[in-house]
Amino acid sequence: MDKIRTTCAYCGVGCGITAEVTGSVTGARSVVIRGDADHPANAGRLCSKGTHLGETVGLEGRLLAPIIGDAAVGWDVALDAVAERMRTTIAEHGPDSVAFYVSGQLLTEDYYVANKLMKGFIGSGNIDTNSRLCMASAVAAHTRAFGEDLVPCTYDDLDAADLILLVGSNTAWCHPVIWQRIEAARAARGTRLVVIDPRRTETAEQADLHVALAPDGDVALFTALLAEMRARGATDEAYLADHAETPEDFWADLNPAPGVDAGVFAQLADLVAAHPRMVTLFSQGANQSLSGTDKGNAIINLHLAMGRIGQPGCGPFSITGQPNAMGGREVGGLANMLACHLGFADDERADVAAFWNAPNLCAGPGLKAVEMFRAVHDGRIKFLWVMATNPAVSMPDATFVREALARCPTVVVSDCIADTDTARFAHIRLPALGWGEKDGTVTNSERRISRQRALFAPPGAARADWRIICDVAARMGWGEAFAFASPAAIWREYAAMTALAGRHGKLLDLTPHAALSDADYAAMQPFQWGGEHPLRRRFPTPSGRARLVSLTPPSPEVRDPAFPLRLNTGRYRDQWHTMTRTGLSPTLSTHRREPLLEVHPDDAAAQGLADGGLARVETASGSATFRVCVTAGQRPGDIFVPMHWTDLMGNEARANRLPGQGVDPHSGQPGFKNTPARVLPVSPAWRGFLATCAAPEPTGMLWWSRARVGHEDSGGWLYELAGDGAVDCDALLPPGARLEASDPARGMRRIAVRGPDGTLAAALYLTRSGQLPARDWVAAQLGLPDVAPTELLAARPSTPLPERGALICLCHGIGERAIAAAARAGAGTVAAVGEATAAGTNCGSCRPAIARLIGTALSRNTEAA
Ligand SMILES: Nc1nc2c(c(=O)[nH]1)N[C@H]1C(S)=C(S)[C@@H](COP(=O)(O)OP(=O)(O)OC[C@H]3O[C@@H](n4cnc5c(=O)[nH]c(N)nc54)[C@H](O)[C@@H]3O)O[C@H]1N2
Ligand SMILES: Nc1nc2c(c(=O)[nH]1)N[C@H]1C(S)=C(S)[C@@H](COP(=O)(O)OP(=O)(O)OC[C@H]3O[C@@H](n4cnc5c(=O)[nH]c(N)nc54)[C@H](O)[C@@H]3O)O[C@H]1N2
Ligand code: SF4
Ligand SMILES: [Mo]
Repeated sequence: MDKIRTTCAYCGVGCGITAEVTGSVTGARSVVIRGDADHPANAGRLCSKGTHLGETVGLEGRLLAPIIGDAAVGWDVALDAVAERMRTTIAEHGPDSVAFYVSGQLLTEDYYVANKLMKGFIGSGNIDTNSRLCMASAVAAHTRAFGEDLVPCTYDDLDAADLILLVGSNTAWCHPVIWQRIEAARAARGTRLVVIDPRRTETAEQADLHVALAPDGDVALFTALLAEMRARGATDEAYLADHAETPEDFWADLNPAPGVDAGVFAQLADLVAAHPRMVTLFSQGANQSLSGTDKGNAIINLHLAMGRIGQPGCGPFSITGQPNAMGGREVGGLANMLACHLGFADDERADVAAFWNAPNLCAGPGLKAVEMFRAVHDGRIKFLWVMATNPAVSMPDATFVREALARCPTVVVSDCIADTDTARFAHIRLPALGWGEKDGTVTNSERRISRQRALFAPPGAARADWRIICDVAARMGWGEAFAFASPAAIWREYAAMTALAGRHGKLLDLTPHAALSDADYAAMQPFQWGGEHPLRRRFPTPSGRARLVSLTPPSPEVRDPAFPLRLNTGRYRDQWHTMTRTGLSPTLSTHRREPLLEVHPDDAAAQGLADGGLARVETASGSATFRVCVTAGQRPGDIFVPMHWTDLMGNEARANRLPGQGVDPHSGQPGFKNTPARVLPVSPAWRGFLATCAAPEPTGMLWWSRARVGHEDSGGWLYELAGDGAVDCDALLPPGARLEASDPARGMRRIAVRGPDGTLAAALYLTRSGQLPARDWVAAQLGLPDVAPTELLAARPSTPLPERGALICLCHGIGERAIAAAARAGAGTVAAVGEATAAGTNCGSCRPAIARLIGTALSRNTEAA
């Protein structure tokens, strides 16, 4: 089989992959995935999500035909319906009554035509993207400082830096291959690492210095750091004089109070002063904040003032989340920009209108995501087309967003998955190609453009997003402007259009790639636009100088006694957003099977929360329930929950019932990471778990959540359950022969069900007061024949297996116990544990967890000694 070079489906690191298709019969697709040694982003490395991509290319749950209401229809019917509803909405209510809400998971070519259709032809600015929830603050900060949304760094700078500051980034979990490059740099040149994050994440545990600042303390910290560098004479006055515009009173107005412990601040300042080769990598702890743009500029100010930008090993480095967050920014996916980094000034608009031959170029910016859903809610927007994103889960105050979707006269959803929380509101669902089927380009965090290539034939009737958009445009009467035969044709037009950027003083320039033949496009190698360091001596502002921005830290918050805690949200290592793909992989679901509420021991004691119990989080917007995890990794007063669980994966564990609609005033980005909250214990009358090959949607429960378990083919689901009333076992269990045991005195009940072929179809374990058995062994029996009844009811084998402890290395199946044993026997480093057990030697995503286990094992050894 041929090896096909493509790019990972997930994060903005943009790792290259070589894929060898080993089966492509519909329904049984299989592929061998390896890191592409020749791709500059990863040089062969992959993380757990990339490594296990093959587990998520099956057709389970796919949307394979267009659907109107509940009826599958042909493409002509579906496309006519979309165009007709759009046309009548515009005729009756004007162009601003329609909107597109799109995504950094579209390819550049899809994004380009979506933006062209809305801004150039429908004539409204109402196209915004989930990058509003993700990168908008970094975009605004870049534009304020540099005059253009430009990342001045390259991954190679991480290899060349002597000091790396990570701000609001759980790199080891969310950008694991960048993390591996940082690990390598530390091993090779002793690079120092500082993590600035209120939480002690696995990333923070590995740092030389962890600055556990208060939520949203970043502007104060960075402005104070700049004041301190100036006081120490460490700023680069010559660079500033030649290359920056410094506002009057900039230095006089600098905030001097860092807001963190004085000793920690002194250590940080010493590290920064001592290491001119410094990269500051920032992510959602910076962007997703009501002061997100200011945080970005506080970081950039420090780099400009110290001349630490635009040379090897230096720079303020905003990293992107989604695979094509950057490509979307380039083609104008955000409501407040035109394509090719252009704005809405008259001359820029005129050039865009002329290039597209656009009859109705929009007059100005459209509505940003949060405002857009408000306009849907109050009826200004009457037609909404959602592409490649799941806003019913991922938007803040998602209850409000669901109300808006429910009221909207027309909701069109393009997705590869049939049933998502958002799709449940759609009038028309359009089946899109997914990763491994679609073809086009993505741009990663370091401005490197790579090809995603198709590995499989399109399943069912699914079509590429670009094609669906162009087909609708043609039905609206704009066929000529959307007569693209292929992604290559779109690429050529877009690359040619970047000439406009140059005309308006911007650096984005793909014109050398505008004449690619189809064959050149097919063979395109990864390349970086703007070169390694586009910003050093000249900046794309009218003066050619960068701008320092005067900043005032947010005023100290007044805590509302009704909501005394601060709710932070974010990601798990092995789940991707709303779990529509990673949630199907048993391997990736092993790392965290349930969404956990992380809470400091003092707060747990104060609120009466027990580790492993349930708790309800309440905010001004809503409430949600999670399993409690008591951990000193949280600051007192701060709590954390993951963003991933949806209504399909649980009934009450959806994080975005909680954050409000507040946004950063410059970027419109919501503040997902700092919501006033309170926590209350939940004491259900009974608790239980269900391992099952089917996928019931439990009703009448106080709480449930589920995760994939078992083997890829014969596996099933593991449900955690809790309730107050009677348990309706018949609704949970499939039909079949039942084995049952119960102990009414202890309120214990256990039921196993065998299917017609004798294999284990489901097993349910309930208790009113006692302990529940371990889940792993039961889950592993699903689909197996001949499991002894006594074993099933006891939930363990009669000859006990050696206890493995939690599974740490997914690639090699190594548990906690083996790693701790190796550490106690003298393997004192992650590498030594790898040699002894093989753990951590494949994808490497578990290495921070191994490091923690070594630490614990060694400290136990010391205590024992
Ligand atoms: N495994 C996995 N990887 C992913 C994704 C995924 O879903 N799963 N999604 C991708 C996407 S789209 C994105 S955007 C990235 C996100 O990548 P990250 O930004 O690294 O991820 P998060 O967990 O959202 O948040 C990062 C950290 O910000 C911290 N934080 C919260 N408040 C503050 C604050 O006020 N100041 C500071 N300094 N820090 C704060 C949080 O405690 C958290 O540890 O990940 C990408 N990679
Ligand atoms: N509380 C909280 N909320 C957050 C965040 C947070 O940190 N905390 N982070 C925010 C951030 S940074 C982000 S990026 C968002 C992500 O949030 P979403 O974008 O809503 O999350 P995904 O699950 O990635 O949704 C992508 C959808 O597109 C579908 N899809 C995948 N590929 C394609 C394709 O090629 N074409 C089409 N048409 N569909 C496709 C998938 O099946 C899935 O349904 O969440 C945001 N929400
Ligand atoms: S770091 Fe992991 S998820 Fe991100 S692109 Fe690379 S392999 Fe994919
Ligand atoms: Mo994101």
